[in-house]
Amino acid sequence: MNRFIRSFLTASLCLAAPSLAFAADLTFGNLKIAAPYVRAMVPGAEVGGGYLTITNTGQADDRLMAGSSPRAVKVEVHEMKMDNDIMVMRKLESGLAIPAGQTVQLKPGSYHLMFMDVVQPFKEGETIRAKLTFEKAGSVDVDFPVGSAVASKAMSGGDHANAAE
Ligand SMILES: [Cu+2]
Repeated sequence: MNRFIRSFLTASLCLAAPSLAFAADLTFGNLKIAAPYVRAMVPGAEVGGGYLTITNTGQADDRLMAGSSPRAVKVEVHEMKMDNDIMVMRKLESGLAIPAGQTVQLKPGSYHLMFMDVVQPFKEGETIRAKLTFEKAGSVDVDFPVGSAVASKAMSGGDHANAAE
């Protein structure tokens, strides 16, 4: 692909989804946080999924322990995986390891943040602030742009379109 076409495509993507394209990536101690987003929630839904990529550039392992948000009663760290052909979701009671030198992705169908007991469902165009707490690095505020339900579904690569993921 030539450079002109590539920059044209990049520009188009940015125009189509500015909140996602310019999501606030941030560096926090030895941690790099990239591409945070939450899914739009359907009216009446009480839980929302949050996703981001965390890179540990340090020499020591760290751990994402929990989160909190003014928009949810609790924010938990969850894992979704296949167990005997059934997709199960569980809370990671001791947090999610972010090993030294590695990148961990929280994404649909896998690890995710679960915003519990959300009173006002997340709407496309909003930004949801959450505080993430790491075992070593401490706490940091992260702004999660709300993606469209359609875009979120595409990102999930398939079936897990329900907000309870
Ligand atoms: Cu969950």
